[in-house]
Amino acid sequence: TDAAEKVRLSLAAVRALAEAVLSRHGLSERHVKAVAETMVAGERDECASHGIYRLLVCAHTIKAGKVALDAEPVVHDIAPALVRVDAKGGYAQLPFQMGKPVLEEKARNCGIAALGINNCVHFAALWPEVEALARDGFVAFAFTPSHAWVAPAGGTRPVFGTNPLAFGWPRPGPHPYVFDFATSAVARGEIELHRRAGKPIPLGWGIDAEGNPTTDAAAALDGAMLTFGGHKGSALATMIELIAGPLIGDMTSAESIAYDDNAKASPFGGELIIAIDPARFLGDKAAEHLARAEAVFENIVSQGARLPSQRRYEARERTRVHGVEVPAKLLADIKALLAEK
Ligand code: NDP
Ligand code: PYC
Repeated sequence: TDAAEKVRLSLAAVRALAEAVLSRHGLSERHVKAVAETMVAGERDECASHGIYRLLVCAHTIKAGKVALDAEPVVHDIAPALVRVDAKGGYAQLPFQMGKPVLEEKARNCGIAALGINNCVHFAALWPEVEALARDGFVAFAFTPSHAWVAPAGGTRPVFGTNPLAFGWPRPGPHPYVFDFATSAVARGEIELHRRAGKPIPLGWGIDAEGNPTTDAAAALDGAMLTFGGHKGSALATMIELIAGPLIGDMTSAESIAYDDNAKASPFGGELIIAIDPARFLGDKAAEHLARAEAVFENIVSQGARLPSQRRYEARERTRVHGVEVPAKLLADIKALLAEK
């Protein structure tokens, strides 16, 4: 197949394909729905590194025996403003769905609350979590470590995961303000997509195993990825190791990759999600202050700059009508998973 050849699929077809592959590989029904939904959302918003490409990753993780297929997450209400969900070794999506209403009730009562998801396998983007919370009126943050693939600024050996951080802010109108990015220069999934497409990566994304700058995707995957913004990304990555690792009693990225034991499965560990209720913080002044926040956005867009997630929201409108384009080679590789026993 030509590496550039694309196939158009409706979102319904994407969902059916994702559910069929996940079911075929033995994932329980509740997890199939939750996991497929996040991949459909990735395709719908044209976030290719976390769309149905992840079916290949999930199938590999399942075959490696690194995810509990029928895990029944357990919600632990541990303090007025703290809730933990033990994922019991399963994927993170269902535990988030189960913890979200508890988190929101606590944030409404206390003004701020945190949800720790523990013992989960994480392969996904974080914007679905913070966008859902912001749509419900909360200011939201999410963090997760991954596998130690990323060298600290000034170093050459992987210490950090690609450690994403996501933020959501409720707005009047159709969409909240949301950003979500890795603290590495780019998500590892993006480098994997470059490798699959035989495309070079920009300098600054990674170094080879000898510590030399490289534009070879495979060499960067075998060497070390780099943080964004030098020492600033390095410090943010460290923060995420700490607050979504030891603080919630879960693995660091180094521990996750040691647990992986070269299976090359998805990261295993925790996710920290924080929700703040502006109405509780600000009382009857909430509307007034949230309106002032709108001036910040206006000052950005009025000079031609775009808000993060604007591209996603525009893609969402387009793909709902026209469907999505996926690489033909990716689709063939995914369909081959359906034929596997
Ligand atoms: P990017 O570097 O592409 O940055 C993405 C964010 O920046 C988005 O919010 C995006 O908005 C915004 N953005 C991009 N360009 C602009 C611009 N010109 N002006 C304003 N905003 C802009 O993403 P990454 O490669 O770092 O991460 C991709 C995904 O990978 C994330 O969703 C992340 O959660 C996920 N990930 C998950 C990991 C895990 O362990 N589970 C690990 C690492 C990453 P828009 O979407 O609208 O373009
Ligand atoms: O793309 O870096 C990544 C990633 C790691 C885990 C899930 N996505």
